[in-house]
Amino acid sequence: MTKILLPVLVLFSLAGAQVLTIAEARIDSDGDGIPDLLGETVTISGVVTCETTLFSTSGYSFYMQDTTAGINVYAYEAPGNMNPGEEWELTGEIKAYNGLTEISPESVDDYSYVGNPGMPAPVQLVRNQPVSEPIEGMLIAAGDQSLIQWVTVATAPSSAGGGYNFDVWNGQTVIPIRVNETTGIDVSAVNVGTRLFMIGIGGQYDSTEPYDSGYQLLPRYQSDIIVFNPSVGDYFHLDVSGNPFAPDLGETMQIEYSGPQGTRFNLTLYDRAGRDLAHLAINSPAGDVFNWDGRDDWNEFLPMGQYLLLLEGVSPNGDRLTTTETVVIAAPLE
Ligand SMILES: [Ca+2]
Ligand SMILES: [Ca+2]
Repeated sequence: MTKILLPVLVLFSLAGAQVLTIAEARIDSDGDGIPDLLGETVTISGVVTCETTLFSTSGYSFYMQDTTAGINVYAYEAPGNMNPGEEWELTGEIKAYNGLTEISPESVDDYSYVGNPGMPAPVQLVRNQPVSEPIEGMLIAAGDQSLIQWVTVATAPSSAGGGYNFDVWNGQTVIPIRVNETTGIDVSAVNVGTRLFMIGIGGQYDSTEPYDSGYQLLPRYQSDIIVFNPSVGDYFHLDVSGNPFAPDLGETMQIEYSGPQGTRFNLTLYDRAGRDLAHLAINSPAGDVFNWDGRDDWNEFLPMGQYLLLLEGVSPNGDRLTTTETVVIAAPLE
């Protein structure tokens, strides 16, 4: 019933516009990927989550959100004193651009300042969760610092149409990242395998109906891309250096692992057939850094080849974390 009444209320409110929630303004009840209020003029109120010109080369393109949803504001005019973290009420036409729902005020008169509640907390993606329609336009965190769950860079940044694109793995789910050149973000530290904690706005760029794909994360600032350095701190990680190495020449490989307090560790070396050959830590109560000389459980040098080092961590509540490194034992050079 609400769905039918909303446009009517908007059209007939003469004094004091009816303020819709952002979820109401961007509703797509028939699921065709097109906002049901497309072309209607509505009034919303929300917190601005970035500078008004951050995502545009001319005019204004920014995002605002309330507790229900977020939306792109796309306009040729915006007040000069509009800042991130402030709440503003604005009136504009609902539009859609390649799946992205927009509200488009006509002039500065369509905006009014409400207050300064501060930046909202980002929506935290859980592991494997993609960016999707209900959180489009909202501030989102990919990778969870409190759980030491990072996202991993899957593809190196490539230059594309006024910015850079790269992908990250959130668990088994790929999240496309769009870095707009206008943000000034430097992506030179982003390489395949780099672990990141990220903040960004949920975007969409999908040129074909039914506009149900092409969701992206749009970082705003350099500080929205935190490179996670697993060699420092009390984080669950396994690092090896000096790999490949030749034990026959007396070379060793340095192995470092640790994890949150209370974790118990198993560190096991397997061959390619899956046989466990060396148990380098068994139910160990702490992390370690040591040089491994390439010997197995029988104190024999392992033959040259490729091996898998598996670190398993068991937290006090029984959760299991695992990570692996490939180890290569090389032949001595003549
Ligand atoms: Ca629709
Ligand atoms: Ca959309």
